[in-house]
Amino acid sequence: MTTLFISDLHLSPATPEITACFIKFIREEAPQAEALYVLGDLFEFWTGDDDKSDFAETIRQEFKALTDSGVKCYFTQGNRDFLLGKRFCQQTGVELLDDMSVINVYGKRALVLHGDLLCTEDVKYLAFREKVHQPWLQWVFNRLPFWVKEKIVSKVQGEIRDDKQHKDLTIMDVTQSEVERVMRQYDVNLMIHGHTHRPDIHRFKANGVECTRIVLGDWYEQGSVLFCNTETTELQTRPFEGSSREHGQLLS
Ligand code: LP5
Ligand code: MN
Repeated sequence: MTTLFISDLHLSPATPEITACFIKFIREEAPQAEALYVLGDLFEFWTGDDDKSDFAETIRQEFKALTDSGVKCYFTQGNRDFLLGKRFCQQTGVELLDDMSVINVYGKRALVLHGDLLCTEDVKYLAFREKVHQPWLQWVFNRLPFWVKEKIVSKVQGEIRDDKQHKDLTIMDVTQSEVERVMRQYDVNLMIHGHTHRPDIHRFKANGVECTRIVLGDWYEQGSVLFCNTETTELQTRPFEGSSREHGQLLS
């Protein structure tokens, strides 16, 4: 049996090639697995579980079909789908995880998270995150009509876009001391996250212990999957339709 991890698909009606690759993955590959973990930024932006568009409905149906077939499916919110909530999960059978969750991957304790919380040098983002994560603000926002929420989101996105362009690339990566602090806090030596779009398997020693941090890739040019079973842990790619690129990076 296998366990699959994905993140940073940024699904949107504007990028049908990504959606097609995801649909092929969830229909043909995910049903063979025992579990699928989606570690955030599944959507380019998720304005709320009241999204009634055909696009949102299609994605919900794909998850529902997967969980109905017996595959466990877990979701961690990303910085682009922090408004995905209980209703989506009830409709799809997906289980919502805490921002940081310890799971068991074939006998190994692993901490799974989106990864944004590890970027402690990106102080402007973290301040913004704290604002939009306030329960009262989300409570109010979630009660607005969907079209009003879409207007607010696109206004805020417009204001933020410029800000990211002026950021140094290093502040948008994880802070190693924070990685180590969090791993110590959760008592794990394996961490799996996305967000930075820098797929890699990092090995390092912290307090004399061998640690591994696996970073999932985005789906901008191909599908990206972390494939795990009892023998192997591998970052793999899935080609978009019409492209033949495919490769993997082995952990063990
Ligand atoms: O995903 P990526 O890599 O492109 O960028 C992220 C960070 N950006 C974001 C922004 C979101 O994608 C867009 C959010 C729109 C939200 C609308 C919410 C409406 C209200 C909801 C209320 C419940 O996540 C980016 C990081 C980058 O990752 C790191 O890789 O740097 O962060 C930013 O660019 C954030 C800016 O630095 C923050 C600037 C503050 C501007 C204040 C605007 C007003 C806020 C009003 C809040 C209600
Ligand atoms: Mn992200």
